[in-house]
Amino acid sequence: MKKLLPIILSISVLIFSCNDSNKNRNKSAVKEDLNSAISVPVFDPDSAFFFVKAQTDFGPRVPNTEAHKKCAQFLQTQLEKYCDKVTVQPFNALTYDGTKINGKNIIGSFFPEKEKRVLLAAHWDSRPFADNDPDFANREKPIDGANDGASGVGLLLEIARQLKEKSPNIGVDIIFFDAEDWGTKNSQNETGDWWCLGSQHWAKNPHITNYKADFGILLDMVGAPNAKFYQEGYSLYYAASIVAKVWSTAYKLGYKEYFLNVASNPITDDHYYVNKLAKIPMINIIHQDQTTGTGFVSTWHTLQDNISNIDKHTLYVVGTTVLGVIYED
Ligand code: AHN
Ligand code: ZN
Repeated sequence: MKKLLPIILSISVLIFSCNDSNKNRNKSAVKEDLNSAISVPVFDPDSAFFFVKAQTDFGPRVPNTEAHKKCAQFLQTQLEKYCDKVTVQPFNALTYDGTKINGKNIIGSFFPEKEKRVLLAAHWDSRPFADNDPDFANREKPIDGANDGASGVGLLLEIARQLKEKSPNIGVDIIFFDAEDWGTKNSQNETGDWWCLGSQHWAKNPHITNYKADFGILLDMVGAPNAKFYQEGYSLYYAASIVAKVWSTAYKLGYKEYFLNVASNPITDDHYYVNKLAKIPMINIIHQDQTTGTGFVSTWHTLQDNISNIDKHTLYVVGTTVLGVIYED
């Protein structure tokens, strides 16, 4: 009886919690089945959120600032905990407004010797000016970039933590690109490649000579509530089969409300240069919104892009999808 009691207790707890909310139980039971069928580790949204907040707690991660320097150290330390190899790639660049910046791409690799590999990326810098803020007085202030930057990086740190727990069959490289977001204030009719300075540098000078990956996934703005991910133009142009693969995984997991089977405008983002210069087919999972006038969420490049507007469920949906892609490969 002494031995049986805990078992009986846990069974009754189970039964009790099943009755509690049958609908939710069924949903998560299906997902658990799917997860265990392909034996995928479970993405922890609380942990991902913690990683997002850890970045915004430094303040805006604008190149040449103390917060930027401190955050670089934090990201390197985290990757060193989880990855087999970490490479920091420093570079210098000139921004459109004549600022000389010191940038750092931060790269964590799992199984660097494996031929078959996937590249996952997000940008870790934040924009030096909230040029889309409704209040003119804020437009020269730097942004926290909780969604625009930190969400993708936080999600990837949680993926790194999971990869350490349960080794994938393929090699994985996680790249945190710097200096994505110092682009021109009027990008409509711009000439020159002013966005994505870190990915441009990396694509011309990969951290490993002859670096190859089968495909890549970029995450940009993956933390807003009720996010919608359309099939972005350059992703379809350069890597349509990868879009199909990722969206199909998302559908199997039940995320069709997030991942829409609809094409959208091409966005000049880090994946564009990885495709064009490094010739690696890379897609962008990016939250677009045609109702706001900017093409992105209303908090985009405003002071409202802070931790209070991050939704753990969106992080969970995207994180679970990316893990699904890695472990089914
Ligand atoms: C353009 O607006 C041309 N590119 C936006 C890329 C970006 C900025 N993603 C996040 N912030
Ligand atoms: Zn931005």
